[in-house]
Amino acid sequence: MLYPQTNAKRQMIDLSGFWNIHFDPDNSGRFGAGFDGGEIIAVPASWNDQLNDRRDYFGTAWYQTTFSLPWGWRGQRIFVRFNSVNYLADVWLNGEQIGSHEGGHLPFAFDITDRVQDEGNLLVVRVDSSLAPDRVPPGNLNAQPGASFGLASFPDSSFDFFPFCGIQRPVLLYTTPQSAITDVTVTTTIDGKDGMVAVRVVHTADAATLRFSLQGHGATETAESSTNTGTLTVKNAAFWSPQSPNLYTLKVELLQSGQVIDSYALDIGIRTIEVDGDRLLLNGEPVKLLGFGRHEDFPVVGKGLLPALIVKDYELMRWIGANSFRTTHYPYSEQMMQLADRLGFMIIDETPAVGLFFMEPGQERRNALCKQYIREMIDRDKNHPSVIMWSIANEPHTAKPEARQTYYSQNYTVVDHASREAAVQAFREQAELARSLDPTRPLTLVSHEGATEEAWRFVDVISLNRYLGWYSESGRIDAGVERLSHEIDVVHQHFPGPFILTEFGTDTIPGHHAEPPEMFSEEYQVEFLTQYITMMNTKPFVVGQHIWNLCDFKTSQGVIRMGGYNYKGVFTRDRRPKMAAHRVRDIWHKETQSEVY
Ligand code: GCB
Repeated sequence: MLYPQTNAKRQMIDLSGFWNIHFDPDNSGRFGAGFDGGEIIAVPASWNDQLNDRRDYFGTAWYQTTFSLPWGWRGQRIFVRFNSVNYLADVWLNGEQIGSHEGGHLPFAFDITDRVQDEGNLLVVRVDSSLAPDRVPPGNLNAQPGASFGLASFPDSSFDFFPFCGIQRPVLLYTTPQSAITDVTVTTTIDGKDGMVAVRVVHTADAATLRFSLQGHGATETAESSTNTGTLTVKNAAFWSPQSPNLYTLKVELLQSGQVIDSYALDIGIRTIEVDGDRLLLNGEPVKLLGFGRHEDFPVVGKGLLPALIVKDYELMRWIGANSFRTTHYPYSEQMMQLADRLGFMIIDETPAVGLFFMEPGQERRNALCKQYIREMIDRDKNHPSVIMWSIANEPHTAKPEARQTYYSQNYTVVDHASREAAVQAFREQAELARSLDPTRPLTLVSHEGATEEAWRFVDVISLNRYLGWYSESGRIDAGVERLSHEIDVVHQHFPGPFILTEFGTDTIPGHHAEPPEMFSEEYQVEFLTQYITMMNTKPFVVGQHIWNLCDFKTSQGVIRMGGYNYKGVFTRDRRPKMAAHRVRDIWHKETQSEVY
């Protein structure tokens, strides 16, 4: 899905600003034709922290705004695009329903050419944010009074971050020509010093030809094609890598009778990524991922797009010596991905499939949603050189049903012994789907099951989350690290190939100190991260270490989440370093011999 742009053939405006919101707790309203009054709400931003009494509101809310069509747009095709609405959106324009979309964190657009007026357009969005077992990610699993499991918490989600909701990324209005380029797929290969850029285009024009041109680093390659594909060869190409995030601008033009009728430009990077035995190779050279899991999370805006925060987080990651992150636990904003291309970060791009379980109710729905998210994520992010891997799930509960039955309350009937088989079947299909959509990037699945994780059979890179010395071996870092070191070797024997420890960390209250180190103190985090990293560095097949988390973040309230926060950040929620940030900075900069930034 192409990001809208303004050029000689296309235009875009942003409908961000102050909209109106009307909460509908009984879910009984019919406000597609609009409502009177309501409260003022900023778009994009979650509603939870904007309005005093709506932090814990997880129901239906209606948004509305008005707009006029910009001068000169008539005659073009006109679309409205939502970059992310969490969770379920139904959209009306001038009283008519124009479509709906399930799932936060991924964009969707509707063609409104035949419905949009020159003036006084009323755009209404119904957002249903309720948490339910048959949604992805799931929620309300412990709904039965008294039921509880580890993270049993309020609000009741199957994941450990606050389920912020609303219109969280920009809403855009844009045009394309009547006959237009609708998709571009770029794949790059390397031959010695040269780069090959293969482009595949989807368009809606009859009898059209395509012109491709590539600019940057001295290159001015062009190619014409009467089919939907083309290849450009760049002699002595400047390849993309974290050290040198070289980008070229690819321009695709659609021509009819010699006239350019549409054009679309995108920044691309020439690079390859592959798994070779136990190694992960970028441009044929082994790479090691140093970085974090993170969250889109900040006071007041919740999960709302905040460009300054994106810049700040990249500053922090560069300062500390990171070269990588995982989009835990949902695809991040398109702006975050665009900057990663420019700044040279290697991203594991993850779908919103966090905390999945494989029992009734809702198994079939969740499966279908997971596939939808894989399609939408790959469609959105396939052209980013920074995206080097797809993650199809985080910590699915793939263990035997007996073991998990108690976790999910007595509310739901467990499908007889179907859980593990259902999980295996689901991930077999999802991995096949991801590979068919993008054969060029390795796949991973992030598990907490360890060597019993059967779904790892379907992926190329083994990703494990572990907190030994924290949730178990509490207070005993040495014991935790020793056990983990052994476990990693066992996992590697069962599942050879590159291994990433995708999460490890400790909750750390800034300013809390203890010598000798004690849980929750800054010293404990320093010691824990140091020992983990030292241990991993002895194992050549460990190609990645992602600390949990870059920053402290908001989550549901529960006994293990003081004040409703997860304190595993090496930076605080307002982006100040804890002691561990300085230690990790020393280790990582030494390791990469990079200049201290
Ligand atoms: C995990 C989850 C992550 C949690 C983390 C924790 O394994 O993947 O979402 O926040 O543990 O802090 O417990």
